[in-house]
Amino acid sequence: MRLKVKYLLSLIVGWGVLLVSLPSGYAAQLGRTATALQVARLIVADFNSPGWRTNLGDPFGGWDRDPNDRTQFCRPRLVEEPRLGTTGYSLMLEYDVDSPNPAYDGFWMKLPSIPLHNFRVLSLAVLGDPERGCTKRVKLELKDARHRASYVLEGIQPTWVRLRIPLEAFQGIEKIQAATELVIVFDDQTVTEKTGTLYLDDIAFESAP
Ligand SMILES: [Ca+2]
Ligand SMILES: [Ca+2]
Repeated sequence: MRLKVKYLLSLIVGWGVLLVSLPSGYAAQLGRTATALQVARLIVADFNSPGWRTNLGDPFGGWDRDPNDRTQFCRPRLVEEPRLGTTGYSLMLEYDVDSPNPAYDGFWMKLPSIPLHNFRVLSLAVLGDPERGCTKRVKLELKDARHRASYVLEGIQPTWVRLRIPLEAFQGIEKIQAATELVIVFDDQTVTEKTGTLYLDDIAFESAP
């Protein structure tokens, strides 16, 4: 029960952050759906298995703009602490876009052609490392073979928050019927800290009832 309350609180905190950072149209939409207790969820990745696969069986990993430029990188790891929940792992992303060259790197995760019309929200839990520091802002992308839709995620804090992003908030999402990849981009133009460590857990698509 305590856990449930804790989860609910983090959910409310997540909504709060999102309500602040979104245009009023989305805020109104969220206000309506936030009252619903039953939400169908497709868990894409909870990182609770040691193999580098999502819950849907697909691979994920880090990417660098230029592997020869050692001043910029994104290194993913599965870690037991800190994590969301009492078992398994979270994904730790140690990133660096502090470079004399233009810098961007990040994380990719393959998706099994998820039909986006079945869902309304991308949900994920994030935590910025309180000691190593972390950007408050990253770019998210949903892709298919030919298109890319992007969204600047705000509200990363030094405590776990669940952020729920309406799919309509992704710029260019209307061109993507079935998503085949989710990408996180740290780029030197978007981040608020050029080096840091971000933790991710519980990535899911949700369909509001
Ligand atoms: Ca986990
Ligand atoms: Ca660097």
